[in-house]
Amino acid sequence: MRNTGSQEVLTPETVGPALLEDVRDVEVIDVHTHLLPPSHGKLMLWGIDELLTYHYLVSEYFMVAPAEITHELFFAKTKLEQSDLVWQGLFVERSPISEACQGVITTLQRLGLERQVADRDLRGIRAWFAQQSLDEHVENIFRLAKVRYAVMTNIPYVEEEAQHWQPEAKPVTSRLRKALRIDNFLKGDWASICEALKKEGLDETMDGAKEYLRKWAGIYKPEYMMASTPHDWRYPEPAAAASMKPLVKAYAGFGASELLEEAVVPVCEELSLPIALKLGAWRGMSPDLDPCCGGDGVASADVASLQALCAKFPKVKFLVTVLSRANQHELTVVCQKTRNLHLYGCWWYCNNPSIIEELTKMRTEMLGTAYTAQHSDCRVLEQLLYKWDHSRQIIGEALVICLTGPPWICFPLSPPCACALLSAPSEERLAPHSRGAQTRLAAAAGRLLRGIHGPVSCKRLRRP
Ligand code: FIX
Ligand code: ZN
Repeated sequence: MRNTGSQEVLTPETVGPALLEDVRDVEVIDVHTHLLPPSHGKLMLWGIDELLTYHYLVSEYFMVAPAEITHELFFAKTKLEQSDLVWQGLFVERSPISEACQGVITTLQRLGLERQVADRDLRGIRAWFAQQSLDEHVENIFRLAKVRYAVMTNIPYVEEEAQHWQPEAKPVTSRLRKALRIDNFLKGDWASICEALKKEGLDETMDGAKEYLRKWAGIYKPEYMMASTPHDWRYPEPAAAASMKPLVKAYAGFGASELLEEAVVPVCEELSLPIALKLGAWRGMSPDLDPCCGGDGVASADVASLQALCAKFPKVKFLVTVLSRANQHELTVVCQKTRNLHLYGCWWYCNNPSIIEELTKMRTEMLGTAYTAQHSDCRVLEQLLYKWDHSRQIIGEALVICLTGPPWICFPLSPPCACALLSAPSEERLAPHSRGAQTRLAAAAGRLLRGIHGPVSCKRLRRP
């Protein structure tokens, strides 16, 4: 960030470039990723072959792949062979112009590999990655991407992951923080919850389920609990599920609403943890692509269910992002009316420049700075470079328009408005209405939600 001194006066002409520079340089907090630390071995994804086999790119590859390359054939190949095919199909035979392709190019450029990119020299790129020392490389990427830390997605009931946390927790770089992922609770998948409880030696009851959440919250010390909900998620659940005959219910176990009300919410209240929800992924829409995690589509979510949930549990802080563009305006209105709901990021199919621009403008117009502009959802370490570079550019440009375009012309020159737009949402603002048990929640949310607004200097914005 430029050190221009606290007395600098910004005019309508200079506020734009200064804002772009600040957004470009600010150290961000990435509130949702799928990154894992080097200590988690092969679960930590990094390097060119992981970048090229990212599910966004594999899905795109199948749009143009030769007919004889079936999904079965492709997924039976080694990672290296898959990566060769994607490189050939999307980067050699075609111009890499989609957002996901451009992302690979930006990433490689940021790592100083322009020549190899220009020569389409995949072997040279692989050789560069092979020379990196992993711990240093991790630090280097976070520094280059200007990400202070990223929140991981930690799933306790996936055995390959759990083994890195117990009996002994492996070391985790301070660049990564934890999130306790509990999709099976929001799905009402009592059978899989029982399996997890059995493994932990816990009772297959609601009390057992609460104990399970407490136990894993104790292991991870997470920033929040989180889940992606099924595309048809409703709260409260439709009457049919709630009014099942006792015998059928005994067999089916607890439903999603019961698990939320009687396990997830009480434990989150007890531990002062926010609940982060991701609404609108249509799981397994194209099962052929499931092996690479690319089989999911998008569905319009029921925003009224989210509103009902927030209203029922006013002491819990909810964080939300939605996948469908069609839901975005309705959700923004609900966020404006709901004190314990905080909107974050442009997720997956909305994480494209044209949509980020549209969403950032709309959200700023309706919410001021009371939202978090972006999260990366990175699965592969080096994606931090392109996801944040691309987003910073678009978000910066969108904010400049909000800040300098008529009829807002006098707003940026008024210090309180400028501060509100550019500086961190204060922890008081994020605090729920009560004190005591909520203090940690407010602090956690404050940390989480600093997002791109963090260190932007509001002192620079002075009335001329
Ligand atoms: O549910 C999620 O956390 C999603 O982000 C993922 O399921 C998805 O595969 C993804 O990586 C999107 O960017
Ligand atoms: Zn995700």
